Amino acid sequence: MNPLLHPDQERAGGCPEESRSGRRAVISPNLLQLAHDEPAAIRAELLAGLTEPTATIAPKYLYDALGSRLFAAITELPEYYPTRTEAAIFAEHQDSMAAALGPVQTLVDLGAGNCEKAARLFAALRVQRYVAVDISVDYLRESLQNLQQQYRAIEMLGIGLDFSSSLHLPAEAGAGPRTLFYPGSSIGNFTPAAALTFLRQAHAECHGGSLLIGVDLIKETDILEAAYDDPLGVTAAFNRNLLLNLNRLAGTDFDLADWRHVAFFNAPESRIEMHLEALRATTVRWAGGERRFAAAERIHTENSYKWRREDFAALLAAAGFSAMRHWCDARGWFAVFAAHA
Ligand code: AVI
Repeated sequence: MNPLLHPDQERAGGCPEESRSGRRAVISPNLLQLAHDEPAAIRAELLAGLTEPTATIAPKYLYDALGSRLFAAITELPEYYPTRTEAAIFAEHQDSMAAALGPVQTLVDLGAGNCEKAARLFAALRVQRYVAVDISVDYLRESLQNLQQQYRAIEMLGIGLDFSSSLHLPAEAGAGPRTLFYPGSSIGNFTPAAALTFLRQAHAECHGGSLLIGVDLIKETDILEAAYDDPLGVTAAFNRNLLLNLNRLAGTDFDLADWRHVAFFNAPESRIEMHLEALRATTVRWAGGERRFAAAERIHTENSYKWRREDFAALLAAAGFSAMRHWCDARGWFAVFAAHA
């Protein structure tokens, strides 16, 4: 089974309410799955990254079923401040955010997961229509069912879409102005150049609406590094689990015992880097190939860029956004920006 494909897609017509056309599957009236890459293409991408001079794997592969649960656990850690800091900013400033954005016709939640963050804002933002987007509608199905019970007046749609390399929403996301909601500082997982491309695409997808986005800010190195290398080892497990996912998706034979988690703040690049470091010389094999790693050689698995407020405002402006406002916590650790397209 391809874990990146919705199971209904793999059944290829086995489900009575499902209709397939090209690279999309209508799972039910309010669930739409756009197809992912084929397993062979995923394998080729992963093995190409693994055989680069500095081995690199895209961070989206951190999020298999276990990885997603480990990430949820990370957000509960005392050291991982972004989630709770952002939640406090939303709770405190939601009315002024609503005033800055105006009435929200369609709220498009990018990377919605359990949809909790957006749901907390439904009332304040007077949301009429909610479109939850995540890599698989599987993540959205149950959350949307529960939310629909609580908010009967809000029309809801779930879209399964991998927007990590480009953001192009289907027409079903709504014809009128859209407010794109991108919390959690996920924008930090893009390089600044890729973030600009993403924000330009987001600007086009707003259809003249607006953007509400969370951004993690530069702060003391020890605080940043503790957030990405917690004493309980949850972030280490999250990072090392990538190797299990690689073994599944690319047929490699990584042995977890040979690898350790490394995370540090690269100040000149203004980013936390996560790597997997070989504890000893080791050879990783797969059908038709192998890669030899020297002791202490690394696989680069994630960047998490930290921004200065003024630099992020400039990035939004370069992407075409205007009338920006932002809200911060008292320590200046995290910012939420609202901007018009
Ligand atoms: C999803 N993303 C914003 C997280 C971050 O902070 O960059 C992913 C993460 N990686 C390690 N801990 C959390």
